Amino acid sequence: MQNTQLSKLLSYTLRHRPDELGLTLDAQGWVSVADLLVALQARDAGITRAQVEEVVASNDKKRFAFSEDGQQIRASQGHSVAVELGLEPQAPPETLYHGTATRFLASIMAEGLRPGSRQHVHLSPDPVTAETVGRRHGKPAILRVAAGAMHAAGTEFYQSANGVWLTAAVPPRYLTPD
Ligand code: HQG
Repeated sequence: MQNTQLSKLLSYTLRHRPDELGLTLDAQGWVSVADLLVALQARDAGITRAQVEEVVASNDKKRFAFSEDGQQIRASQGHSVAVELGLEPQAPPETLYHGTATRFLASIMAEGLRPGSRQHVHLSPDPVTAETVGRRHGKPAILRVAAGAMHAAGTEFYQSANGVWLTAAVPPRYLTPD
């Protein structure tokens, strides 16, 4: 299996459907690397621990992380299964950005940003990253999020291990098309 394909399988397994490989995540989203390897090798006997380590290390968005002792692995964010990532709430920058597709703008400006199937709304630290996120869905549009004002009003923000900012939802009054 190519690294890209293994990365996609890891995302799918560690964020959405561990059960399809017969795995169960713990409450913080971790699974034993040994168990994961056995499950992956049932799919493709050629997958090795070294290849998993290479995919984790070379992943463009640092989507996965090993525990300190190297015995466990989890996705850093993007889960649809309920996990408690154990992130401490943090004060966000004054402005964050959300990349979306132009066709979603009317709905977003009416309802605000909703997490959809994920656990959080994902926000980017800069407009360039947001544009890349938005482009995945179609013609990109960038929204400025008044994160500092939301935080001052009591909303919690978290920053995942790979720098993505997470929050529960963003009401329309904090959004401005960029
Ligand atoms: C949109 C990727 C209509 C929202 C990225 C987005 C990110 C609404 C889509 C991570 C809406 C959900 C997450 C509303 C939100 N009406 N549309 N009220 N509220 N939306 O993929 O943020 O490669 O679940 O704008 O880089 O695009 O997976 O979220 O367009 O970090 O590691 O609903 O996924 O990372 O789409 O992306 P998604 P996202 P990975």
